[in-house]
Amino acid sequence: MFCYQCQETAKGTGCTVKGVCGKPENVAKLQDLLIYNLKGIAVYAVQARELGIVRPDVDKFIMESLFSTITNANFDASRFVERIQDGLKLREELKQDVIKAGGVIPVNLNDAATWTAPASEFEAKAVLVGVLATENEDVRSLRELITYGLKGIAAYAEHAYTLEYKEAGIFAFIEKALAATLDDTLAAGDLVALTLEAGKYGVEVMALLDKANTTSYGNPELTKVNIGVRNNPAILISGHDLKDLEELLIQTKGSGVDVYTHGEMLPAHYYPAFKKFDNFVGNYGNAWHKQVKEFESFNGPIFLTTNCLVPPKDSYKDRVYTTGVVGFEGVKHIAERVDGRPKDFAALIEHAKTCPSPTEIETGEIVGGFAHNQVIALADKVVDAVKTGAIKRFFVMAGCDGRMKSRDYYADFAKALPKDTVILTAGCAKYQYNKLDLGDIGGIPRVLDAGQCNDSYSLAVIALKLKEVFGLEDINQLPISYNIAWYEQKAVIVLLALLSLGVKNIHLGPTLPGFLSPNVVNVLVENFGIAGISSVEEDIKLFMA
Ligand code: FSO
Ligand code: SF4
Repeated sequence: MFCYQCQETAKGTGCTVKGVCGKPENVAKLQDLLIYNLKGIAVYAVQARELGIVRPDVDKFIMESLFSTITNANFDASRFVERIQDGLKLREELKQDVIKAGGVIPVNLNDAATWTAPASEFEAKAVLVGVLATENEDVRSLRELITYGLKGIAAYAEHAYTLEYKEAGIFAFIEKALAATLDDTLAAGDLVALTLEAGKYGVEVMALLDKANTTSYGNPELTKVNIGVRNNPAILISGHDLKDLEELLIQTKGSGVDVYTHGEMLPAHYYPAFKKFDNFVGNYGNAWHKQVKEFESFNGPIFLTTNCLVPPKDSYKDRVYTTGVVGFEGVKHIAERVDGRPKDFAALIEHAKTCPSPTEIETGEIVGGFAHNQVIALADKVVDAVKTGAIKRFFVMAGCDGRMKSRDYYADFAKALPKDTVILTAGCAKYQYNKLDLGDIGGIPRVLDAGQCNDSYSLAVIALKLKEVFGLEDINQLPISYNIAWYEQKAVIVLLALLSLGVKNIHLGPTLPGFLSPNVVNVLVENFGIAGISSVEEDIKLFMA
């Protein structure tokens, strides 16, 4: 196997025996083959679209399959075997559609569009088509950068899709870009252009998801979230899917079972629609990587709606439930919606009733809900604070948290920032500093949490609004610095989205992606001023200069 798609990749260069994330070799290979399969489907999908053929089932299949290969989403080999088999069937159907519509199938099609094999040969095939099959390291780097960006786009598109928001242009781009990663005639420059185009679609998909979320559940608003526990049996919901949460809250209402959020589900508390559920108690624990301890002490069933799942320990594995693209062998899976009917959480709720209430691990409250609507409502106050010099600088510290000790940098950085600065955050990166008592500036908290990682879009909207209010030409003239932490592929699309909005000088850590070749890093440095991190003291000096 060879995988280097996340920040925790072995030695910063690639996992070759087993994933640091726990992904076994067979799953890694099957994921590679699935991606290859998707590229082959995309070749026909592009041609089909030109002929006016629309296959929503193909769009959905590609979107969900990409999402299922994101770090910490699915570790279940059988699910990937099924997907590849389904994908081969879909590819053939699409080819026939093209032929029926009068399309001519090119003779020299890429192997991705023609190969076929029984399941018993999938792993052997995968060895030939993985990441390292592209020999030129710069082309490989750009192809993977694009593919990981597409995984991020797919994840956000899937959340919007669940709420019935979709855009044909996003699917068309995913398919065009997947097919382009097979095209040996594209030069590095073409791939760089495609990478930036992915960023543009990153902005679009995050805007779409923002619309889906706020139209369905209202605009996030300033909220105090309880981090203690009550004395009832309870379910812990994690991941990013708000529709799953909504249905769970409806079904647990009046059942005597409480619901708590974990990790990236915390921002659900900021939405008005969920506040009416009095069994929606609070947030339990921290970012994804702490789940091994926190799922243990939660005592009740845990429901994973998306990544990040850490391979569960035997001591609590029977309490873990997955749904959607998430999966782990031997873990119970909640079936999809059929004909628009809600998912059935009866088993989860009954299970909860047999469990003790959660063990308290902390008490108090955290404050959040500073998505664009709430911040813009406070715009006068914020603008005044900037004009009077009460706020000297904003720091966008969005992205992910992770296991590495080097991520202490972000907590230390937050603590060391001058008191006249404000942190704008989104994603699970926030857990490094959202429980520090950093105070406020004239009533404006010094950590403004917009929400999940996709709500980084909100931070861009806020920046654009400030640019307008201050009458600036360029977003980079604002007193905003970007110190972003990344872990998995959604963070890749967030980064590309910021680049496409013209944001320069983003610092990325705790390490630069292992999949960026030295030449690709140079392109990012020269054109966008991308940089890594050094020490807290040096970086603060640099940012405040
Ligand atoms: Fe975190 Fe995991 Fe939201 Fe990621 S929970 S690391 S960028 O999946 O998606 O922020
Ligand atoms: Fe390694 Fe990350 Fe790939 Fe897991 S997702 S195998 S940790 S690079």
